[in-house]
Amino acid sequence: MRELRNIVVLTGAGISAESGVATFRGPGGLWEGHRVEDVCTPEALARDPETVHRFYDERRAGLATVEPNAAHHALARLDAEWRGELLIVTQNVDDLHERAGAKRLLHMHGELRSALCANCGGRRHWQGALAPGRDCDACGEAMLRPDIVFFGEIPYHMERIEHALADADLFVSIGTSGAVYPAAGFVQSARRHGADTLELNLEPSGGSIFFAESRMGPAGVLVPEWVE
Ligand code: BV8
Ligand code: ZN
Repeated sequence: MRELRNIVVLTGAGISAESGVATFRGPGGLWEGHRVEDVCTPEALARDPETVHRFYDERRAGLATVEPNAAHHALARLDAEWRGELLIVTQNVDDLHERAGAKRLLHMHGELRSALCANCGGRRHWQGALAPGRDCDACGEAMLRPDIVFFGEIPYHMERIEHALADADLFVSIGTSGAVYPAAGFVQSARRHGADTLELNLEPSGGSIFFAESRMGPAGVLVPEWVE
C-alpha cells in the first residue's frame, strides 16, 4: 500500500443535496421543467437567452437561501489539516465548499457567482441577475454570460486536474452520478496511475464498477465518517 500522501476529491450535486440544492438527475431532477442538457449549451444561450439567463439567475439567487452541510465542513476540515497534497475538484457551481472554508478547490464547470464576457473573456464576481444582458466593464459590450461550462465547452483547470490525478494515491468521488465527462472518467485515470479509489454516494452510480470501494449513504453522514 503506497504511503497515502496525495488525495484528489471529486464532488457533484449530491454533496449539496442535503443543503437543499436540487440535483440534476435524481427524482424530479428537472430544473423548472428543463433538462440540464437542454439549457446548458451555447446554442441554447444564443437561441433563447432569457430562458438560459433565468435558469442561472434563479440558481444564483438560490445560493442566499442555502448553507454548507456536514459534508462540506468535513472536507474543509480535511483541507485545513491534511499535510499531504489535496485537491478538491467540484462539478458544482454553488459556493458551498468555499463558504465551509475549503481552499484547495477548483470549479471545473464554472461558478454561479461569476460572470464571463463572451466578447473579451473578462471575468468578474457577480451576485445579481445577468439578464437581460449586462455591460462588461472591461470592454463595454453587453455580452456578459454565466461563467458556466456548457455542454460542448472545455471544462476549466483540466491540466491541473490531470496532473493531480496522475500523482494521486487516493481518489474519492462524492455525490456524482458519473453521467458527465470528462469528470466521469477521472476514476479510471486515477486507477491507471495506481491510486486507491473510493466512492461515497447515495446510490450506485454510472461509474461504481470502477471504484475499489463504494459506500452508499448520504454525504452528510459518509463524508465526516471518512474524514475522521
Ligand atoms: C467536454 C454546468 C470536451 C453548470 C454542466 C457522449 C459520450 C461521452 C461524452 C459525451 C457524449 N456526448 C457529449 C459528450 C461530452 C459531454 C457529456 O459528458 N455529455 C453527457 C450528457 C453524455 N461533456 C461535455 O460537453 C463537457 N465538455 O467534453 O469538452 C473535452 C473533454 C475533455 C477535455 C477537454 C475537452 C462539459 C460538461 C460540463 C457541462 N456542464 N453543468 C450547471 O449548470 O450546473 S454538467 C452538470 O452535470 C453539472 O455540472 C453537474 O455537476 C454535472 C454532473 O451531474 P452530477 O453532479 O453527478 O449530479 P447528478 O444529479 O447527475 O447526480 C447526483 C448524484 O448524487 C446521484 O448519483 C445521486 O445518487 C447522488 N446523491 C443525491 N443525494 C445525495 C447523493 N449522494 C450523497 N448524498 C446525498 N444526499
Ligand atoms: Zn468584455
